[in-house]
Amino acid sequence: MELKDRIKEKALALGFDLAGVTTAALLDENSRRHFENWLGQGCAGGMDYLGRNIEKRFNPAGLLDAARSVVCVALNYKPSRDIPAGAARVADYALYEDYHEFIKRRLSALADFIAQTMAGKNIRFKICVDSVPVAERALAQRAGLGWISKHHGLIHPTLGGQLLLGELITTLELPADAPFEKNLCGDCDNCLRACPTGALSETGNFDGRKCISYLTIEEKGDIPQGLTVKIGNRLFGCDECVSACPYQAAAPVCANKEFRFFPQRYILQPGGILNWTQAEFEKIFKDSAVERLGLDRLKRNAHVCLQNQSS
Ligand code: B12
Ligand code: SF4
Ligand code: SF4
Repeated sequence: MELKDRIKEKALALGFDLAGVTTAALLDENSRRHFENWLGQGCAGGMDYLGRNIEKRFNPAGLLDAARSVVCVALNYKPSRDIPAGAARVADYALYEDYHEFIKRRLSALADFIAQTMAGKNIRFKICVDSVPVAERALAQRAGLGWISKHHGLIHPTLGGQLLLGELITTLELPADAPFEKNLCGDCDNCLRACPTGALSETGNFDGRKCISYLTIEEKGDIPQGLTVKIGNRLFGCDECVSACPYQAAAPVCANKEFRFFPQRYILQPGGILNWTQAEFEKIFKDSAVERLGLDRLKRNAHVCLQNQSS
């Protein structure tokens, strides 16, 4: 078996649902232009960190000297049960343990596997999950994992769009997989119609400032009046566009039993959260993506949910 296939097989054995390889070459000029226009229009809102390290974001070799290849992986996080009505909604990905740590540990094991296989050759690695300045969706598309859809998420034709991404940049030279060239959205516009705030537009633009995910997770101050009512009962993040997708409806549920799921996170009442102590917050959200939000901002969001319940 070719080395690349053994690496991909190992990635699947480590619990990823997809693995593909692309080169560490610069991403195409259009992606960068799209990103800079997006920033220039103010669509990133207060996410100032996105404006830093633009060179690196489109050049994997800027993150690891002499990088040659990128192994891209995806983890399916579609929950196996329906979320009960009435409770405050925590985005599906945050119902699991913190995916950053989960994916990092497995990419580190993949790096160890490659290093052992190539013993004696000085192969170096850089692990990326979410917070590293790298255009993850564009790289995953180039590694053949799926297409960048109208809701801007990467979708795989059978696994759907609830996929968390990670990358292992390496100095090892591997043959690249073919990019996923097709866009299978066609005439569908379910996600655009499902978006409660109009953050997704017909023109293909995405206005982060209107996105509930941005407002509930990234916004540091008060949530602008006028948008609070659109948040409904979403306590943290938003899944509307991804869930409205026909590819998502047909997708299998998360098959990785080691990716710990916390059912107590989907039965929360916003009124109860307003009275939480720090210890109560940590009991429910330790080792989750919500932990970084902090109790104060979670209470801000709970207050909005409560207002919406009573209006
Ligand atoms: C900032 C950020 C956010 C922001 C902004 C989202 C956004 N759409 O940009 C906010 C807080 C709103 C957010 C929300 C969510 N996010 Co987020 N987010 C990121 C982060 C850190 C950077 C994304 C970014 O650079 N955005 C700027 C835009 C312009 O870049 P982009 O969307 O990546 O698009 C690039 C390419 O796709 C391509 N491209 C896209 N469209 C087009 C169109 C044309 C014409 C061209 C030429 C190119 C092109 O060029 C772009 C620049 O490279 C990435 C991790 C990472 N390092 O990449 C995670 C990431 C994108 N988020 C993720 C997730 C899961 C979510 C949520 C579903 C979470 C939730 N349930 O609340 C929502 C989905 C909202 C949505 N519809 O996009 C996953 C997406 C996985 C996937 N399958 O695609 C990522 C990859 C994290 C991860 N490691 O898994 N997120
Ligand atoms: S995450 Fe929610 S608010 Fe953001 S684009 Fe999707 S549907 Fe719209
Ligand atoms: S809902 Fe339709 S338009 Fe939106 S991402 Fe899915 S297939 Fe594409």
